[in-house]
Amino acid sequence: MLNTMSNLAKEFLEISKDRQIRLISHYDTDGITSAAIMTRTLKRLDKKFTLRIVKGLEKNIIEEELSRNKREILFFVDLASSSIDQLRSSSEPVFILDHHEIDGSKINEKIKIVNPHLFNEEEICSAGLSYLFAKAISEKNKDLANTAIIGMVGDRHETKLNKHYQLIINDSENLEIKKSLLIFSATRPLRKSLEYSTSFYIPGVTGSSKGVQELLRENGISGEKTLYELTDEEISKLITSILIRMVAKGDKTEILGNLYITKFYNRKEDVRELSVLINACSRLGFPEIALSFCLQNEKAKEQAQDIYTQYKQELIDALKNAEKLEKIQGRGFMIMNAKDQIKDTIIGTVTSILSSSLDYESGTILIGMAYNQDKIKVSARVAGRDGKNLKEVLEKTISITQMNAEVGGHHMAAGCLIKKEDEQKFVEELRKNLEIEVVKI
Ligand SMILES: [Mn+2]
Repeated sequence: MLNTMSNLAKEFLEISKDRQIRLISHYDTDGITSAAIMTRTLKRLDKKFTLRIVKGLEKNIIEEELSRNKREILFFVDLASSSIDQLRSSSEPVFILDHHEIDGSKINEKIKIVNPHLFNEEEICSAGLSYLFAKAISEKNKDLANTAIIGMVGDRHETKLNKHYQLIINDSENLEIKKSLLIFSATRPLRKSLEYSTSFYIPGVTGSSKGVQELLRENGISGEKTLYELTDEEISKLITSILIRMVAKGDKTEILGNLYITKFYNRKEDVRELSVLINACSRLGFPEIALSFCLQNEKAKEQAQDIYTQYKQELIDALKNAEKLEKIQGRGFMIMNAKDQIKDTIIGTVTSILSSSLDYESGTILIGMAYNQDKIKVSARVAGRDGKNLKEVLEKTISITQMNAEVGGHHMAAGCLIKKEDEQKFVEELRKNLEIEVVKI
């Protein structure tokens, strides 16, 4: 794969001589950090380029892009692998760095792509691929390794530290990895990070400053200390107290993991928090601020932090609402139709947090639904580490009900947008499907 990457970089330099570039990326953390790495790389090459960040690569978007200026070179990052059918008709070369599922047989000579699936290689996120591309262009781009690490954490690949990631970690300056509790931010006072920590939900503590005080007092830990500053003994005490509150089911792995600490804006930051902040800004409708934040623009930093603060509050409120909401509980699944009680922009995050709350047995399928004007956003997550293919579950439901909706995602996390008028039909059919799925095992 590395060889192909270096050839792709050479081809790119050759083809892009005197031509403008059109960069198109995805709006999640991996996509934004990929775009940031590419932006820096292209600027350093003195290339003219424009950038577009999209939620998804719908057919009409590709049509639009293909019919723009022919002299312009299309360059996709963190998407396009499932759109080869449409892109192969381009008369000009199309560059793609992506890690989503792909049918390699469709690739023709116009498609210049690196996707780890084509090499039977271990997983690597798009920010990682963009970094490898940047490094193949010039060793001077090695300072972008930290940005790639943010993308890696954004796509939750930090637990699969394979050889690609080891290489990027080795290239990163100022990166520190430390085993700890997965509470973020690890670099802010505990009284705040515990209250707002949503990497998992601690009953009585998450969202409650009083609960946080109690937790810290019983362990004799100052709320002004950061997680990063705690001694091993203090951390282990804290873990025990948290597990007790989480109706521990013996699964400690979910709350423990590696902390990634990096220097960003000249301050030690928790990479997990940077990743969530970028994601929040982008999903709430400010992808350009998220990108400028990655490019270390001081003004964007303030704006991004304001958006993030507001997002954290909304998330805490949504989690409180989720606790109260009526749910359809079945064997091995739960459907929560939040209607207008939770915003569609955060229903996915809420469902993710619930899936790691230890209230659900490993393998349980969680479905969150929230209104989005005349549509409904559906998010599927699975508790624990393995389970059924969620993308298939949603696709099956949609095909049976003959709805017209595209399902995005993969095994462990999937989602779709359905029409509000299909609400009842969808819930009924989904429930039936999930009951069958459970019988199968
Ligand atoms: Mn990605």
